[in-house]
Amino acid sequence: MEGFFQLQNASHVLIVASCVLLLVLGQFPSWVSADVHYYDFLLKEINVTKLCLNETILTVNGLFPGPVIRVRKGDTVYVNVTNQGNYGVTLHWHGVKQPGNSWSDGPVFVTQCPIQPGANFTYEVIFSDEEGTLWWHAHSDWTRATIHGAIVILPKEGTTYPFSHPDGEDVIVLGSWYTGDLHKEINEDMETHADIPHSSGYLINGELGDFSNCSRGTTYRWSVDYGKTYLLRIVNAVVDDELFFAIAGHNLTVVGLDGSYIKPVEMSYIMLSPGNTADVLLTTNKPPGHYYMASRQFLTEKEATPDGYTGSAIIEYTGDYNFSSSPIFPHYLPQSRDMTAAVTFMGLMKSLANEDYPVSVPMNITTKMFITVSMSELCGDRTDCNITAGRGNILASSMNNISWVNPIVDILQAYYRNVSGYYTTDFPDWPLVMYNFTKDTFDPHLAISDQGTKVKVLNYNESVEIIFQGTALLDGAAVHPMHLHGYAFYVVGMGQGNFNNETDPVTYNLVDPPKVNTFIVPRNGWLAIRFIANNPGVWLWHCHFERHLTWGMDTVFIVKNGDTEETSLRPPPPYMPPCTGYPNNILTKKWSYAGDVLDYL
Ligand SMILES: *[C@@H]1O[C@H](CO)[C@@H](O)[C@H](O)[C@H]1NC(C)=O
Ligand SMILES: *[C@@H]1O[C@H](CO)[C@@H](O)[C@H](O)[C@H]1NC(C)=O
Ligand SMILES: *[C@@H]1O[C@H](CO)[C@@H](O)[C@H](O)[C@H]1NC(C)=O
Ligand SMILES: *[C@@H]1O[C@H](CO)[C@@H](O)[C@H](O)[C@H]1NC(C)=O
Ligand SMILES: *[C@@H]1O[C@H](CO)[C@@H](O)[C@H](O)[C@H]1NC(C)=O
Ligand SMILES: *[C@@H]1O[C@H](CO)[C@@H](O)[C@H](O)[C@H]1NC(C)=O
Ligand SMILES: *[C@@H]1O[C@H](CO)[C@@H](O)[C@H](O)[C@H]1NC(C)=O
Ligand SMILES: *[C@@H]1O[C@H](CO)[C@@H](O)[C@H](O)[C@H]1NC(C)=O
Ligand SMILES: *[C@@H]1O[C@H](CO)[C@@H](O)[C@H](O)[C@H]1NC(C)=O
Ligand SMILES: *[C@@H]1O[C@H](CO)[C@@H](O)[C@H](O)[C@H]1NC(C)=O
Ligand SMILES: *[C@@H]1O[C@H](CO)[C@@H](O)[C@H](O)[C@H]1NC(C)=O
Ligand SMILES: *[C@@H]1O[C@H](CO)[C@@H](O)[C@H](O)[C@H]1NC(C)=O
Ligand SMILES: [Cu+2]
Repeated sequence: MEGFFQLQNASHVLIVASCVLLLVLGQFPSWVSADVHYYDFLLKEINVTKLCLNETILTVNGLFPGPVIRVRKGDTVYVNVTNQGNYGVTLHWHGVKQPGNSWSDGPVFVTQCPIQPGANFTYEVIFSDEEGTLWWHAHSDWTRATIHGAIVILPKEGTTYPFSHPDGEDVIVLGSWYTGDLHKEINEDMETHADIPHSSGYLINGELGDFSNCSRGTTYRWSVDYGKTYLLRIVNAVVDDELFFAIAGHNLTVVGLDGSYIKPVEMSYIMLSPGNTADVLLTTNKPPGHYYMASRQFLTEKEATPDGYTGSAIIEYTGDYNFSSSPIFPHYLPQSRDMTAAVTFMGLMKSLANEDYPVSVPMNITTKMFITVSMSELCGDRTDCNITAGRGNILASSMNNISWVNPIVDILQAYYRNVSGYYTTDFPDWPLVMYNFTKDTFDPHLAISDQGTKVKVLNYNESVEIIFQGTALLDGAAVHPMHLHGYAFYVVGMGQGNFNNETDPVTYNLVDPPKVNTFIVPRNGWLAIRFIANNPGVWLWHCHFERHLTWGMDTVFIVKNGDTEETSLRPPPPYMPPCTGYPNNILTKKWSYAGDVLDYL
């Protein structure tokens, strides 16, 4: 496979790339103002101390969280990644649509093979209509736990926000901390079919905060002036959990979600799924002092126990006053089981839908899919499966009964080169069997799923509606934050129970639905999304809980080319990391032992 691409010198890469850039941006009226930025990302290990232990983590440029990428709407960024770590890594630009440019999207074995230790690869990240906050993260194994950072997208030069210009801003990256060598552990656990690793705390800008052992000295602190309005750019970079977040004494006005503006919503807390980003206004008009900002797990699995961690940071008003009392805690931060708080918040999100920020919700649906998202089981080596016995023996996740298996050559390359044998195009639009999705059951005929590398092919410009239906198979009902690469989608509906195709569509919001790249399928409920398939290429979609992705709750859209060059997948860059050496690679494995399924859904 490595012979596919000729190596060429770097300046050639850039010249070719800028020509294509002009072509792509030429579609936008003010393309002249687009800038090109260059970043060098060096993947290297650093030593940190957390929870009283010395640990080694892989980072970008020795920073945790990693560097912030700052652009204006419509700019292009080249990120030259050099891997000085010990294993292959890929990077993804979460929420950046990258028109026609799947080559730089990043999910391992979907659009590329890993950048090997010692190698380098330059991503070309093409911004189009995104504005606000997004983020980047590693997209191989669980490496995104420590390899992630924010992307700030300012309005184009000469334009401004749809709200008063803030007096200042800060980036808040919410993360999760894993004790030990996460990369080693996840690979061993997959190999030995053990439970997946669990985090040991929540981070705010890389720090656990005052409520964790040995962490007080390094709690993140942010100084604010009295009487100002600040823009907080909040990223949920947590690996496996959704979070509530609040700031003591202060309400939060959410004005943007996932790189699109929304109608302002004032709340005393917010809930973000892993993958979501929010732009939030904070007015500092409270008695000068110290206030905690805090994060807490939002948990929906029936059998699981809330982890009880509190991530925290401190907002301190500047000025001369009594600082000695301890900061105030946001007592209205919802409890981990507060489903109502989460659903209420998500339900308030609405697009601006005005003249300056119009919506274009697809009305004439040409492709409809109904997708069950489930916990499921697989049969060990596929020979010792005994459905009569009632149990498979490997815990998995699936969509429409298919648990995704990574190929050893990325889908994009196989598709572009027309090489068969690495994937099939029969991902089902509909469940093979209709059943009462929300009923708890261990029925092996429903819970034991199939495995495959099955993709869904869409014609260019297809108007797509997907209804995601959460199931209770294996008593594993939970919310699933579904994320689509290459697109933002409109969330037109959500509800409890089994989707009813007569009464539920009547409740759709086709006027001002939020446009996002990640959104939760409610526990034992459904989510309806719409988008136009106008971005040709190969695009992963998956649950953004890393464990569910690892277990197979993912698949791929191949969106075919339109009639013109601008509506077609671009040719590959001169160099892509080669796909050699993965016949038995751990990265292609997708399962874990299900001896005690209930212990770790
Ligand atoms: C990226 O950086 C490496 C050094 O780590 C260098 O060899 C390579 O030429 C750079 N690539 C580009 C496109 O600038
Ligand atoms: C991290 O700590 C280990 C063990 O103490 C040491 O061998 C290594 O050189 C350190 N690495 C860095 C980057 O400081
Ligand atoms: C962590 O590393 C520091 C500096 O190398 C050392 O002084 C300390 O004893 C180590 N702590 C533990 C718990 O290993
Ligand atoms: C960076 O990668 C290119 C291939 O794209 C290779 O020719 C070059 O030697 C690499 N540079 C370094 C410093 O490894
Ligand atoms: C701090 O460490 C002690 C002793 O190991 C432990 O009992 C306690 O639960 C820890 N507290 C937190 C908040 O992690
Ligand atoms: C904060 O927002 C809530 C709505 O979530 C509202 O009920 C409350 O009055 C607001 N508090 C302040 C101090 O404005
Ligand atoms: C400042 O804090 C100290 C310690 O909590 C307290 O004794 C003192 O009364 C406070 N002063 C004011 C002016 O609030
Ligand atoms: C909807 O699609 C049908 C079939 O392609 C077409 O005839 C009709 O004009 C479309 N309606 C709208 C409003 O676009
Ligand atoms: C499958 O399980 C059933 C029920 O436990 C058992 O009776 C049967 O012998 C098993 N079949 C095989 C092939 O092991
Ligand atoms: C489906 O299962 C749920 C949960 O057990 C139950 O409440 C509901 O009535 C069932 N629906 C049908 C149509 O049987
Ligand atoms: C899922 O696929 C497996 C294997 O082909 C099959 O046995 C099972 O009946 C299917 N279940 C559903 C719900 O379609
Ligand atoms: C609606 O659902 C019913 C019951 O599942 C089914 O028979 C019918 O074909 C569906 N209608 C449409 C338009 O999908
Ligand atoms: Cu999930």
